[in-house]
Amino acid sequence: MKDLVFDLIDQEKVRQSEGLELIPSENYVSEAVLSAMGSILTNKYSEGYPNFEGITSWDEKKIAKEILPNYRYYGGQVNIDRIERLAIARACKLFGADHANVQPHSGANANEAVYFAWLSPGDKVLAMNLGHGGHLTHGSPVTRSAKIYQFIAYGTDASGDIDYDEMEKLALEEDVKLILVGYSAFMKIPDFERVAKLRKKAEEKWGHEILLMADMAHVAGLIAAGVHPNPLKFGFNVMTTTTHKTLRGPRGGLIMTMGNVGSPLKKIEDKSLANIPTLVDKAVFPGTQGGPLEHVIAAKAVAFGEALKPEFKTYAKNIVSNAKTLAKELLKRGFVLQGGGTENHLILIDMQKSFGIGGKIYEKALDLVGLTLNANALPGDKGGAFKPNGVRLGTPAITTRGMGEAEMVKIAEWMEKVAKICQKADEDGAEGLESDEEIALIRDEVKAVAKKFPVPSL
Ligand code: DSN
Repeated sequence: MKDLVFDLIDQEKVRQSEGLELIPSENYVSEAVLSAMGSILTNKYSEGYPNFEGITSWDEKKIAKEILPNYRYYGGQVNIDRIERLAIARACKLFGADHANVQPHSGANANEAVYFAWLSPGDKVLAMNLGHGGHLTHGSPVTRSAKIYQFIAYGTDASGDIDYDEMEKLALEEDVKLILVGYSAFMKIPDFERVAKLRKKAEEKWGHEILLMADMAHVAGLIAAGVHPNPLKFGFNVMTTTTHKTLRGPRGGLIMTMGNVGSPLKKIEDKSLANIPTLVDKAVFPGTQGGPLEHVIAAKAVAFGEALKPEFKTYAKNIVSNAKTLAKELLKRGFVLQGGGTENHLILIDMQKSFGIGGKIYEKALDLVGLTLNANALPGDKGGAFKPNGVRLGTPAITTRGMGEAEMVKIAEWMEKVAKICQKADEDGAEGLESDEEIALIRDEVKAVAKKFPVPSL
């Protein structure tokens, strides 16, 4: 008998194909990525690393054939080594990095490994306030990292942009060892050059090196396609990312580093920025992880291969133009957008200012019509993380389905209608929403449009 889990997967397939995914951190993978991830590579243990020094050319056919001595703790790695080396080579090519570690199981693991590589307990890190668009792993007190290191938070200003003056002031007031740029709810393009300059000033003041780290999880696909600046080109030492957002790969993490690439067995006497690639490798394995997920690494390699193709550039451009169109259409309909619009794939709406409703009821009502986004706190949100007044949405997934301007207009129309329905509902329960006739009509319209744009691999 078929396991019940497969019935639930079938139901999820229906949900994904009949609805539209507007969560800015989600996407749909290709059939090739899906099949690498669901492959027999999951059977293999391969603690350690393939040979890095051996990656001397971009000749993929050569990499796929070569057998080199490795740094593994298990036998039987002949194919695994080649796959992981392909993933590393493609990641370096995609992002212009000196080295890449493709083993982090997630973005959180990637960030934690970088902290572990560079910091000592008690060291100070300058990172964005979670409530202003930062990420949990950038110093939220509930995380393990925040109990080990001291996070100092900078925020955004009234225009919605990073408060660079505050950032610089803090970097010169506090003896920070790491400065982190990268956000989960931010719609502007960071000024990497300005951050690199303020790092230099802080280094001069404190008399030691400061690691510049970018967590580009949300915009990695845009960077890969060249439609968003690449922090590694501005002197950043490390760039972490997840692989499943705009990059359209499997769920997982990735760390790109700049510096000397060498054996992970090399003893490092001093923690210098030049040695970051090796320090990070050691911090991923054996520092914070055990066996790598080679089926996921294979899927990452496939996704990086897809992102290297010219059509990915068009895809990334379309993500941004769709987000701009959607933002414009929402503004026309009375939505109040944080930062006044968007420069990337993401839109943050103040639902209280827009329609006098909370983020949670709106998220729930949109779920009922098949539009999925998430309630999100805004800077200074009185509702906090549990009853936020904002919602966050984005265009990576719907762009993957091939949607364009006409669909963005439709989505904005539906969103306005649903917001107006919410104005009539009770504050939290949204009791009547499930049986609301207008909601049912909108759900049918969403389904009809969704059917015209199939989910890849479904
Ligand atoms: N959970 C991700 C997001 O939705 O932005 C960040 O890791």
